[in-house]
Amino acid sequence: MPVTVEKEVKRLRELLRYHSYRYYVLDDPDIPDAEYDRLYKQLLSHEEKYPELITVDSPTQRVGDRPLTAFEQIQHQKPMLSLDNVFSEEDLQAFNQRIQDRLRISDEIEYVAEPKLDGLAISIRYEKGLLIYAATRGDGSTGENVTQNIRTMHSVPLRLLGDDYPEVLEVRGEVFMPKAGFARLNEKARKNGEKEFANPRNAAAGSLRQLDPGVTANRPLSLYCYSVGVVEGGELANTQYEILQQLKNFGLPVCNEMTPVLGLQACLSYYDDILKRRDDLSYDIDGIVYKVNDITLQDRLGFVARAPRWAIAHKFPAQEEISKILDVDFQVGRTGAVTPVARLEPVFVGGVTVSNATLHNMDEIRRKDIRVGDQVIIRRAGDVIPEIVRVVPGSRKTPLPVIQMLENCPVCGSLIEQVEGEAVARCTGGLYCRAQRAEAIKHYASRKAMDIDGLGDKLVEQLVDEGLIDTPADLYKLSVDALSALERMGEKSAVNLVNALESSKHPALSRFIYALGIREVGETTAVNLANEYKTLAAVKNANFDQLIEVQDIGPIVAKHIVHFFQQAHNIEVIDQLLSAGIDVQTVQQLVPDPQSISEFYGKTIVITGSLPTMSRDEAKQKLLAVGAKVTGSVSAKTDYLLAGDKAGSKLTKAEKLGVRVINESTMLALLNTKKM
Ligand code: I6G
Repeated sequence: MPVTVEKEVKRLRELLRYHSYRYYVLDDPDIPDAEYDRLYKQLLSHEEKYPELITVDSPTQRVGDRPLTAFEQIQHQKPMLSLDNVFSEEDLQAFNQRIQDRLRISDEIEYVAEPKLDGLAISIRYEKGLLIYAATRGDGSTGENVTQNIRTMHSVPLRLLGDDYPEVLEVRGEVFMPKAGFARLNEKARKNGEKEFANPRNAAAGSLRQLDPGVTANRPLSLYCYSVGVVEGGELANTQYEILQQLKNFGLPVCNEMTPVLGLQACLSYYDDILKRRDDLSYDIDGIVYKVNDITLQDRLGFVARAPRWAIAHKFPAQEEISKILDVDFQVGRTGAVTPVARLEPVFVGGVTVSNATLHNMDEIRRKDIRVGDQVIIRRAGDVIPEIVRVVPGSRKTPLPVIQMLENCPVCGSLIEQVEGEAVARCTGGLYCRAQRAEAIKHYASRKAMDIDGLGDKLVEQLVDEGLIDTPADLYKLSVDALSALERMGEKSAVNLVNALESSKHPALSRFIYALGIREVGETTAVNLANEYKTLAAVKNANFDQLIEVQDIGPIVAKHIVHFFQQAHNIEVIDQLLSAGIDVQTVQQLVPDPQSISEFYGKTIVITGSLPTMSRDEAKQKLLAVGAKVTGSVSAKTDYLLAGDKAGSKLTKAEKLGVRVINESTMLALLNTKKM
């Protein structure tokens, strides 16, 4: 084998180690992943050609090929300790006081603070810089040999960087699974119908205790080092903080939230700060660890039983607790979604007393097999709505009835429907349902619907809350006097609103249909319905078979439309609107002579960029009015791209596909030109 290959292999390994360090330890990669992969493949190809060059610390040798039959036991040369806990400020103060008393120091003590990760403690032994073995904490004296699995973790160096590390160095730290990796892992398990992990801690433990390192290699595990065990043949610094900096320089990952703090108050501020940011961290934590920074002082303080006197874990309030489901109610949201909510025996969790938890939907209840009377684990993380994680295994002593969805809305009595393939059940009450009123009225007044100027979301809520309106029809009964009596409403605004309501009374049929808020009926569908049926009465009377013949209307939308007009209360609201003076404009019959039809009739058009004299929405309305179909993305089926300024990727795609590109003035000219 040529000497140059040997040199090249060495160079590639050092380069790969350096880039792994930048990526996993410094969190600051300086080459793209693809370049790393290229270097890795080069090394692999040399090693395949010259297997005698393979070394145990080569970056290609992370995953061993032999599954184990059992884990060996490893006796820790220096025991792995545990930490005492405190749960309150007073207890932390007492801890600090004990240290000052024992050391006879009245000055503030310097600590090193860092988050306490929710993972698995590990000890990794390096000799002459080479990873020799890794063991779990076990009972503190003897743990399990998980070397094969630890080697698969890219954040764990197989060889330390530099050359000033002690001859023997045992590092201790926490193996954990970041939240994002945990979510991905469980998502995959769900899709494959496999059992999910209850939390990232269990997932980390389960992943590390795999006999087949090939499985561990595919699990997103990380490591943070927080202290050292055996150190021989070399010395480390004399403060906790500097030691961790040294570990980092050896290529070992250290939590970047770790920092020195001076005195009790600084410890408490650090605790508050991390508690606030807990949900934003990429990993689960359950408290803060404070350690006396000065190693000489640590030595003077010593240990009690298996815990150091110089360190403490200040725990956060538990995010999970056990409670009992007393009942399940159904709540109707503003969009009609009917959500099951569990009423619980009150329990203190995540720092507050919780007596309700969302059950999301019936699929969730079935999946977790939750029943009234069950003992359940409640989770409240940060400000997130409390949820039920699972039923406490083995806690159901007698059979309990399965929870069923209601047939009728608990607010308005309308039927509840659940579209096939959708998780959410909905009240069909629409405009009639009190729970949905405000949202329905906001939609009715919105720009693309009835476009009522001056009737914003806040004002609609205020009007509904004060009981002034129940349905959109009530809007037209509002007087200037009643409006000006509202808080934050001047007389001028009241007059303007009454005028705006008056001038909204002659909507195009398509706008009116859209304004009704029929599920899945957007503007385009509303235009297609208007063009097809011409009058409101005809739309109301259309049956399912007729509706699915209309452009862009499939069976689901057709079902929603039929259902909407079958509800007596929806017809009532429409009648009230008509009695209030709404005069829906009938669509003029298109002249059947094809020669008089606009060039855009039946064509598919995409609009992009900013147009010189009108908004994209105005252009869309003009095109829809002449029977064009306006869609969002360019494809081979697109007939025209109407492009304004800063058209971007849609223009590039249209040009590539040979789609005809027009500007606003061409569109206006073509709108006025009849097809020949
Ligand atoms: O379980 C632990 C978590 C974090 C620790 C620990 C730690 O430091 C940040 N430090 C020690 C010394 C021990 N357990 C024993």
